[in-house]
Amino acid sequence: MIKIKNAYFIKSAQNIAHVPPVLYPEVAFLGRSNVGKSTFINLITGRKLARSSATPGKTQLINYFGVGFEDETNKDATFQSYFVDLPGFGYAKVSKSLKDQWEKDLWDFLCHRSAIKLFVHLVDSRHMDLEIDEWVQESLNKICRGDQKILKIYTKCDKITANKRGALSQKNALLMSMNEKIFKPGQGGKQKVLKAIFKGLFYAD
Ligand SMILES: Nc1nc2c(ncn2[C@@H]2O[C@H](COP(=O)(O)OP(=O)(O)OP(=O)(O)O)[C@@H](O)[C@H]2O)c(=O)[nH]1
Ligand SMILES: [Mg+2]
Repeated sequence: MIKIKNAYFIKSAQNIAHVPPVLYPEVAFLGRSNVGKSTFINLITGRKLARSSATPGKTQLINYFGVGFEDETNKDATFQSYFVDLPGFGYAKVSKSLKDQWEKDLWDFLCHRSAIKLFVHLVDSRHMDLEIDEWVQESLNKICRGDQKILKIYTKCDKITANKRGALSQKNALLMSMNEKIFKPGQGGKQKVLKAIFKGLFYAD
C-alpha cells in the first residue's frame, strides 16, 4: 500500500524563471481548464492544498507542492516529490494576448523543466474524444524525453454510468472521482492511481 506522508504548499510562480530549485522528481498535472486538476491533487493527497472552482480558469500560476510518499513494503526509504498544479488549456475568457502569454509560459515550463519525471494528463471521463485533449496528448508525445513518462487519468467518473466505468476499467484505464464509493473492487480509484504516480516518479519502468 502507498500512502501520502506529507503534503504542503511551496510557492506559486508566473513562469519557469520563478519556480523552486530542482530538488525532487516532479509530476506535472495538465489538461483542459475545469477538468479537475486542482481537485485531483487535493483528493490524491487527502489535503486541501490546491484551489479549485466550478468556474474555469481558476488556476493561473505554476503552483508547487511538496509531497512525500510512504511505501508500506519499504518503510525505511523516503520518497519525496514535487506536485505541480498548472493552468488549464482552452480557457477563453481572457484576452488573446494574455492567453497566448500563459500558454507560452506553460509550454516553456513543460519543455524545459528538467526535474519533471511524469506528465499526468487528466481527461474528463464524460468527454473522452475532445480535440483539445488529442492536441495535449500529441504535444506531450513530442516533448517527452526518454527519462519521462506520460499517464492519462480519467476524472469525474461519478458522472458516467457504471457500465462505462466497467468498460474503461477493462482497458486498464486509471479512474478517479470525488466519490470513491462508486468504484467496484479492483476497478481502481485512489489507491490504484496513487500507485501509478508513485511508480512513474520513482521507478524507471
Ligand atoms: N462530480 C465531480 N466533480 C468534480 C470532480 N473533480 C472535480 N470536480 C469539479 O469540477 C470543477 C473544476 O475543478 P478544478 O479542480 O477547479 O478544475 P481545474 O482543472 O483545476 O480547473 P482550472 O484550474 O480552471 O484549469 C469543480 O467544480 C470541481 O468540484 C469529480 O470527480 N466529480
Ligand atoms: Mg485548477
